[in-house]
Amino acid sequence: MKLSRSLPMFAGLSVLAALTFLACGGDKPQPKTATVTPGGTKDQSLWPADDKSLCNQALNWRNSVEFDLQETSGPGALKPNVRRIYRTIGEGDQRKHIVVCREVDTNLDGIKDAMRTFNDKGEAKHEEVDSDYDGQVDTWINFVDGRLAEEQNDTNHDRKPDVWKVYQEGTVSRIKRDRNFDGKPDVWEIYVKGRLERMGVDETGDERIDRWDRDDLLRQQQEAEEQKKRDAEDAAKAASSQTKVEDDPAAADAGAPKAGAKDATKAKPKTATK
Ligand SMILES: [Ca+2]
Ligand SMILES: [Ca+2]
Ligand SMILES: [Ca+2]
Repeated sequence: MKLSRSLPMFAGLSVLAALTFLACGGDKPQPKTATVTPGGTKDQSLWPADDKSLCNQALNWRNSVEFDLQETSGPGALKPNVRRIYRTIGEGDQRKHIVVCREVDTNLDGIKDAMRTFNDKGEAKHEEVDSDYDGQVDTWINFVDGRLAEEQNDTNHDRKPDVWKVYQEGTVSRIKRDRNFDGKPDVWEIYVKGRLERMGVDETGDERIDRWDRDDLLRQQQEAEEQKKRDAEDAAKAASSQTKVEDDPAAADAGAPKAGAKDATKAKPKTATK
């Protein structure tokens, strides 16, 4: 049975997780959990012959002479775990050999779990990731002009997206969530400069917003949480720098703010210019 995945599909797991390793060439395995993808094994000598190529599901490269391959081994891999698929385009002087898909076995179990396709300009086009290594893609990402535009995530393992994220200028601007997994969104989140501004909730299942949880309340909650985090970090910092400050006379003027410095209240130990 062939699973066809249409490229316009997108959804996803943590964009960051996916992007992080793909952006750096996908060569960084993420030893996340001990989970082994069905069909895979952590014993590299026993890796299966079929690595469940995600690029093949997108391009059907196995059955085409149009493509050629490069297989490389990332850190920790005794056998190749990164595959790049190339195609030659253009005529004469315009002839170019370009990578059209790259896929990685990030947890080194012999099964590919992340792939990204590229357009003729070499820009990222589409990405799919099995973020929890259960053998099912759960993250779909689309790029426009090489920039992150949309991400969809399947969080309940039914292979259907239930979180839809839209990005502008690389920053999240809207998120829809299907919290009861009936395939229809029931929460709408609006972000401004990456911060949640308001949230609409459909309580009756008719895909209409019944209630807007507004700015102020949300912002207060967010800020309270952030403040808590900052306080905890400051306390930890203060505790660890306490000894230094006491021992180091140069730290006596640590609190002197730089001209124009906004936050003069936080005394930072002066560090030697490196
Ligand atoms: Ca894998
Ligand atoms: Ca998965
Ligand atoms: Ca789902």
